[in-house]
Amino acid sequence: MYNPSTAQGSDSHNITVFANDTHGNMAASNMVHFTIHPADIDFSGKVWTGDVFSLRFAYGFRPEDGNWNEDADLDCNNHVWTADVFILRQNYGNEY
Ligand SMILES: [Ca+2]
Repeated sequence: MYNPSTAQGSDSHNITVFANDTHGNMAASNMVHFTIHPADIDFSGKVWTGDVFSLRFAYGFRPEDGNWNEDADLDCNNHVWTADVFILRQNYGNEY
């Protein structure tokens, strides 16, 4: 299971959604593949100064605030704060 607080390095996942209706019919989605790149806030393929600035501009904000940046909320707790800085520090220098 993915834990954003401890994630280091890239992590690949596949997801298929299965659903049953009330008549017992089952359907499945196509498989979706995705890769997580922890702390690459600016999607540049590396964790560098650009990500530090992105986090700095989002620091202290929550979803209801004007400068909210969901990508800077590295621990997914709806608040950009110190814990997100630590995750960025853990991953600084990573290239994906
Ligand atoms: Ca956070």
